[in-house]
Amino acid sequence: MNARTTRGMIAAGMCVASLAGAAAARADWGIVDPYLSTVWFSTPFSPPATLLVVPDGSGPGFTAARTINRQIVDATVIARAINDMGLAETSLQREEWSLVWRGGNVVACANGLAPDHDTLADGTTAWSTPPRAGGQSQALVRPAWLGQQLLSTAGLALQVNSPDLNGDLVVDLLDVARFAQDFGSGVYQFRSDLSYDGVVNLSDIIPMVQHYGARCP
Ligand SMILES: [Ca+2]
Ligand SMILES: [Ca+2]
Repeated sequence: MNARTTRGMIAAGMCVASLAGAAAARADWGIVDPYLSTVWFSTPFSPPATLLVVPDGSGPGFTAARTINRQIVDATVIARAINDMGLAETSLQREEWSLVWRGGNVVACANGLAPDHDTLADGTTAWSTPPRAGGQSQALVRPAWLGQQLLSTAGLALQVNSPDLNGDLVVDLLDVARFAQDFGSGVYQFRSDLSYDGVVNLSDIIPMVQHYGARCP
């Protein structure tokens, strides 16, 4: 084997090692594994809870959701980002996250469903402050990172409804008309049960009046 061949073999070897290093680095760098990452409520309660969402963020936080028996419960959502090496993913920007309901017509203003902060040293982030959103859903909800839902669970039982009944991110006469229709129909409509207790009655008008005119900031 001459010197030239030896140099060629060393160069090829270095190239392979470099590629392997890049692959290992990629696996360990900023990729959230949707099956290893987890999500849970910070506090136990009897689900489902319902959160009133308003486009301008003037509604309650996740810390003040309501159960059917009129209890106020802390439904703060915690997610822990784990990469495919099984390690916590830290410092993922909050704007990269959102929440996705698996049915209904929930809509959000820009970053309106982002968590409170970037992921911490243990890979966790939390949703506790008021979202900026409209529409409604009784389906399960999952966090999503860059649009990829966390798949380690079917989702959390956190329903949402809003004085923005039609989900156009403005609370106006169109929503009042839908509310009036539900109010007079005699058939229970979750979307109009704004003061959530399983009945649509006069107390549900209060959030509609309170947030009338709300829109995205
Ligand atoms: Ca509306
Ligand atoms: Ca009600």
